This record gives sequence, C-alpha cells and structure tokens, in this order.
Amino acid sequence: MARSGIRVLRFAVVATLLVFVIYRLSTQNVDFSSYVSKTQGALSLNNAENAPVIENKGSGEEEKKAPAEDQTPVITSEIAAPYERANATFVSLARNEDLYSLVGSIVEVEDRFNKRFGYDWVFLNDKPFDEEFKKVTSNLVSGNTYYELIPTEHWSFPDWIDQDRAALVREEMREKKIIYGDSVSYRHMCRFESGFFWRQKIMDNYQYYWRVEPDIKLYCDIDYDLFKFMEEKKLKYGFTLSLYEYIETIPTLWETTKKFLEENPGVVAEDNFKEFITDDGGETYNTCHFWSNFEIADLDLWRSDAYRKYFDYLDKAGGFFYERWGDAPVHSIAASLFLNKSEVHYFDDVGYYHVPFSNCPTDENVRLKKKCRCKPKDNFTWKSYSCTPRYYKIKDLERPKGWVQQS
Ligand SMILES: Nc1nc2c(ncn2[C@@H]2O[C@H](COP(=O)(O)OP(=O)(O)OP(=O)(O)O)[C@@H](O)[C@H]2O)c(=O)[nH]1
Ligand SMILES: [Mg+2]
Repeated sequence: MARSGIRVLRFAVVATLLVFVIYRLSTQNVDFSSYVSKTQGALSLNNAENAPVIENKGSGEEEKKAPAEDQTPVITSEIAAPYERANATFVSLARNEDLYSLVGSIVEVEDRFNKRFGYDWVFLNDKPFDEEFKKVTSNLVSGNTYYELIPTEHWSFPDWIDQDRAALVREEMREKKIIYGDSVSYRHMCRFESGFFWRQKIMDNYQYYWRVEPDIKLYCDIDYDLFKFMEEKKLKYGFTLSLYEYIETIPTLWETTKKFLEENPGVVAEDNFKEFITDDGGETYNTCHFWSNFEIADLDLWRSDAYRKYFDYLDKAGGFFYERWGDAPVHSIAASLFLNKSEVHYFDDVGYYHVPFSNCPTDENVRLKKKCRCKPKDNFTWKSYSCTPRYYKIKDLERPKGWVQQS
C-alpha cells in the first residue's frame, strides 16, 4: 500500500514537470542568433581590414550576409577582390611521396599569406604527379595549381659527364659522411634548381616566384603582398636565411667562377653585392650563401644572358656531379655578382623555418604586430654561423632592436 502511494506521487511529479517543459517551449522562441553570428565571425575568412596594403578597388558593396533564416555559417573568400596582383607564382619541386610534408608547408603559406591573395602554385616533378597529390594540393591552394613533368634532359646526366668519375666521388663522399654526398637524385635536384626550374614552359607565364619546400613553417602573418613589394621596390632576389656552406661540397666552384668571369668580362653589375661572398676582393669565396629553400625572386635574374652563360659554364665543368654543388651557392654567387646591391633584399619580417634554422623577426614590436609564434632566442640571423650580419654591413643598415640578446 505504502509502495503504490510512492509510485503515484512519483508519477504526479514527473507529469507536472513534463507539462511545465512543454508549456515553456510552446510560449518561448529559443534565440540562436548570438551563436550564429559568433560562428559566422569565427569562420568568416574575410578580414580584409587586417590587410592594410591591399587596395580594395571593389564596388564598395557590403560583405554579403546570409539570409536570417539560414543558420549555415558563411565562409566568404578572403581574397580582396578585385585586386591587381603581381605576375607571380609559388613553385615547389616535389615527389609524390613528399605530399604530406608539402601539405604542411602549403597550409602555412595559405594561412599566413596566400588566402588573401590567391597566387598560383606550380608543382614540378621528375615523375608524373599522381591523382592524390593533385587532389589534395589543389584543394588547399587558393590560386590555380599546375602540375608539370620535368623533361628528362633537365633531370639526367649530360653526355659529357664521366659516369665512373662521378660514381667514385659519390663513394668518397659517402665514406666522409658528407650530407647527401652519395645521392644521385640530390645532385639532379641541385642542377635542376640551378639551371632548369626557371626554364620550364609554365614559368614563362610569370615574373616572380616564391620557392616553397616540404616541412617549412611560416611563423608570422604576412600582412602585405611580398610579390608586389618586390615589384615596387625593383627587387630581384629576396631571402630569409643565409649561412656558410660545407666547403667539401664545392671545392672548385669559386675557381670555376673566376675562370668564367675572366672569359666573360662585363657580366658583373657595377654596384654589386660581391662583398657578401668574398672577404678578399674576389680571391676566395667565403662560402656565404642565401638559403635557397626560401627564395622570392625575379625570374629575369635567371633568364638573363649572364646567368644562362654562367650556368652553362658550371654545367660543362661538371661540378654538379664531380662534386656536389648546391643550387644555393650557385644562385647566391650569381645574385651577388650580377645584381646591384639595391636589388637584394632580406625579409627580416618573414618568420621562416626550414630544419634546422629559423628566421624570427628580431624586433619584438614586429613579432607582436605580425602574430609570430617563433622563439626569439632561436633566431639564426645574429648567430655566428649566419651571414646575414654582412647584409646589414654592406647595405649600411642599422641592426634592429634586440639583436644583441639573440646573438
Ligand atoms: N621531384 C623530385 N623532387 C625532389 C627530389 N629530391 C628532392 N626534391 C625536392 O627538392 C627540394 C629540395 O630537396 P630537400 O630534400 O628538401 O633538400 P634540402 O632542403 O637540401 O635538405 P632537407 O634538409 O632534407 O630538407 C624539395 O622541394 C624536395 O621535395 C627528387 O628526387 N624528385
Ligand atoms: Mg628541404
């Protein structure tokens, strides 16, 4: 009897509660609007007001909002339109198996820079790109993507190379544990980046390029168009990191360069950047080079008569195979000799990482303004193995605030 009384009481309480809830729901509109607008704000990619140098020449139309009843968050394009971009592209040399290392780099570049500009991206490979590579990368890049197969003659031993001699060198370098010293493909890569990436037909469509490698990081927002900056400042070569080269990989590169210069008078620019690469007026090479895994440059530098002749000369000498000449010292020597110093630029404000070095903006104000995530102490710029202090000296520039603490 007592138990059934409790049951009746429990039923009465639950029923009352149910009736109350149904009544509240029928008399009150649940308001989702604050959630929706917050969600829209968070997902909207349009933050053109944070892009001070983009001149938005649009019609002044307001950003399109979703109809009130549509609660799907709106993702608008971040590309300020219409915007007159420079004639430029990203370029990545990669293998199919590099895909997921490159994907990280693409996301960094898109998030920190390109989603607001939509520049193209050219992918180059000595083997055909597979469908997965194309699907994943084209989905991430905000501009157009192009996938090009490198012709065999740009990725093979020229007929004047003595194969036995080249094989012997690789064996010696393997024993000496010189990094990539025994690799054939690394040598093809260095030769290709020196003499052929800019000769690919697709590159004829562009004036400037930005080279991107797998596994790099961009530490800071890039709040202006670096390509337009190159154009407006008449810059031909931009870098973020510079350092000394392992001399074992380039023992005769400078001797060969000197011979080339003797045989080709008049190729060196009048107000050149030669002091960056030599400390004794050209007698010896100090091995300083711009780290070419990051490069923003004008393709005309490589298309010039001087560089074409220089590359052909080096190629005939065979050092890409008889030694292990890298594209970084080759590009750097050429840029330092064939350009005026005003045409070479150090992007101190572009936070960049390629294992194992970082370029972290020296000045704290810059790091805060550009939302950098790098550790200032890791900045390689002022370390003893960096060549970048020479840049400041040659250009007679004041070092940024904070450099002493980072040296
Ligand atoms: N298609 C193709 N690309 C290559 C090959 N070897 C290297 N690459 C690409 O060439 C660029 C330079 O190669 P890396 O292996 O990064 O050379 P590195 O920067 O000197 O050395 P890491 O410290 O390994 O990064 C990268 O973009 C690679 O994806 C190859 O055999 N085929
Ligand atoms: Mg690399």
